[in-house]
Amino acid sequence: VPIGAVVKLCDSGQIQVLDDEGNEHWISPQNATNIKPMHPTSIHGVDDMIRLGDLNEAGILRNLLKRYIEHLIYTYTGSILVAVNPYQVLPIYTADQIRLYTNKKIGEMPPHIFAIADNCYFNMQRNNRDQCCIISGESGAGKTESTKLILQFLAAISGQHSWIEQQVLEANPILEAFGNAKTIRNDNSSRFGKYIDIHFNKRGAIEGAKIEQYLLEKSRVCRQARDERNYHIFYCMLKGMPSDQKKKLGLGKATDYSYLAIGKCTVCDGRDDMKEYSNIQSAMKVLMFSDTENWMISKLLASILHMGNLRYEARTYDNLDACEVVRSVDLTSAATLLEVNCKDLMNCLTSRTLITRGETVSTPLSIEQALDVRDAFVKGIYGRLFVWIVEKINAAIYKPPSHEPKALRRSIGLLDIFGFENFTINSFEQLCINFANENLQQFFVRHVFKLEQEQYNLEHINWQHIEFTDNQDALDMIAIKPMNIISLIDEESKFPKGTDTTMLNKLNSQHKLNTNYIPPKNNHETQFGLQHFAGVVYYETRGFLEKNRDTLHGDIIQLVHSSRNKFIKQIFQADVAMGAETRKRSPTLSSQFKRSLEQLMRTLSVCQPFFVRCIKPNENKKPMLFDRELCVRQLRYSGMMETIRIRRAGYPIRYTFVEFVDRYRVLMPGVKPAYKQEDLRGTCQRIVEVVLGRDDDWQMGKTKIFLKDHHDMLLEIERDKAITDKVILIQKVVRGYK
Ligand code: AOV
Ligand code: MG
Repeated sequence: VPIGAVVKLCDSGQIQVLDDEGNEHWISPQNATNIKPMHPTSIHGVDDMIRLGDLNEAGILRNLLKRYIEHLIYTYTGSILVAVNPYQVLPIYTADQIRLYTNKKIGEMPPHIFAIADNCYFNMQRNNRDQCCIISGESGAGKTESTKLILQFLAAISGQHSWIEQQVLEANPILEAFGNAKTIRNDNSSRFGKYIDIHFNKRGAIEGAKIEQYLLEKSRVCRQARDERNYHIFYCMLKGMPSDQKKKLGLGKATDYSYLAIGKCTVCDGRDDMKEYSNIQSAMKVLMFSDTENWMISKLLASILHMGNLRYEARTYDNLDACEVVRSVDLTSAATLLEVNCKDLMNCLTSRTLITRGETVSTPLSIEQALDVRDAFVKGIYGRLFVWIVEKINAAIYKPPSHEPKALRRSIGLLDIFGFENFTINSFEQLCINFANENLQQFFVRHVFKLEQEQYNLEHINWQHIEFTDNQDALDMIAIKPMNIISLIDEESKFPKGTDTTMLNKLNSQHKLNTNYIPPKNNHETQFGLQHFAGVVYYETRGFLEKNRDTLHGDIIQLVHSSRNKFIKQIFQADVAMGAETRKRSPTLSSQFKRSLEQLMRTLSVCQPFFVRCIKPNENKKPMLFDRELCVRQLRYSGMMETIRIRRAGYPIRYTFVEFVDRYRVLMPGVKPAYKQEDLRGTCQRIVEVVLGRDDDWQMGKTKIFLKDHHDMLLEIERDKAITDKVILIQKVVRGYK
């Protein structure tokens, strides 16, 4: 990647330059063939990249870097916000800042996440349409933090410091406690996706909200990679819970539990688990979790930890591999907390009942099978608990539309999912996560490039087509076209004799010729690769089908049914209600996930979208460290170059002639409302010529007028002035009468 530099010295034919990373070089004119003078805009940097003179990677990178060093982490590309993670607390999110950004046009103030939030809000009211904010970027780039900042801003300008606003804000600490964990990429990594839809009443105040969650990574409850942790809540509970309560639950410290110590990392720098615990507790109060419910949750969490510590011993019965649970305090504690018979629990964890031709037989499980059964039970508990918690939060914050007609309620949706991931070993979860990101990228591509250029063509304006990278092919292969990867995995999951190996064979034979598919090098290799928009990821297939099937065997459900613990029965309600047969046929994880993603895409497609692109500046979670290679890779795959190009050439703002005349006729005295106009197009043109000038870069299409972002700002400012003038005039008139 080329680098920017400034000349410091010229001496005896040689020049000394200082590059953007602070390194000095001597260059002689003979080998200076690769050097190009910089455009003036690049020297000082610009806050909107569409004004960048040097539209190349070096220019973009230099601009972001220069700004980053000055703590200017936000930069626009038209109305798309690029946010570089500062990895330090900047004093730019104060109440004063919120006030400064309230009711401003984009571009009036320096780029900021608050400006995006303010515009979302303003657009919602001006256009009377639902808005959404799509926040993307890889793991650790800053999506969740950005989401919280937007929420904070919206709560502040909604204005009344009301109970419901507080409740909406306090949902986050609970969700993060149960759904976030330390990974090697991010100390507070979201292990689920969420879409928060915030509802506003007709006066623009927050009236409620609804949270949709996507596919929590359940496997983390039982297993974590080296240097990673389980979900925050476990560590918080062990650090923060009063000792008398801990005693009742038989709890010790984090290192005592194998489920918490597998990653050899039980503390996380910069996180205070004890303090977090009290935050979580108060948030739960705000969201109306009763003390009983809270205690029930703790009991389940504790039972999970005890089950993780169970030990097994191998046995042989009738030449079959079998095992027994070693009697221990953990076993009795687990049984007590789950309120089931200890013997039933042991049986459930070491044998399985099969019904063949009407006869029930019990077969023993080998140690490996028994461990899988236990882990599946634990994941089942935690996953259902998480879903229950989200429902509980929604019960507090979601207000169904009352008698008022629906049109009076508007919403802003914030999408914050798990970012693109590529670890040394990637499994089924990473496939789902990356599939979701692939969907989001396509949404972006469709909006920014495809629909945009389609419009220009339909409206017959002057337009030079801009090329872009489309990830539709990858998406087709993963989930859209017949025999796609997800459907093959699914089919194999339903097939009783299907194994991870037979699945991989099917993937290979179906897709080996696809350029986005990388088959295993030989018959022994168990992984396949996919070319994602953000890079190649290799997936380890061992365990794929089991994770996708995600079923609990009947004995476990029976055990839950026999429990005297009402809470566990409640979270397993649906499973207990289903018969064994329907349970077997219940949808797989990937098919549920695919369906909820499709639903999400439909929701997003009817909203006006805003995009925030988060960039991770380094892999070390460190402030003031800008890894140019890492950044340029993210800029490349997110299509930032092409985005700047299209935003610079394009017309992101358009109105139908009716809309335009009605909104801006105040700018030209004597213009009648649109419905009284004979020649709407002509009127529109006259207004725009007067306000923006005849030669400026706007265009008249067949049914719409096409404008630049700065035109919109100018028009709005003029309109505000004109309306204020009118108000003053009316006031004068009224006073005159008095
Ligand atoms: P992510 O949501 O994009 O990753 P986060 O929003 O959790 O990433 O950000 C990761 C960390 O970066 C945070 O915990 C903060 O320490 C820091 N950070 C991010 N944005 C800011 C900011 N504006 N100011 C200060 N610090 C910030 V993942 O959830 O892993 O995809 O699945
Ligand atoms: Mg996150």
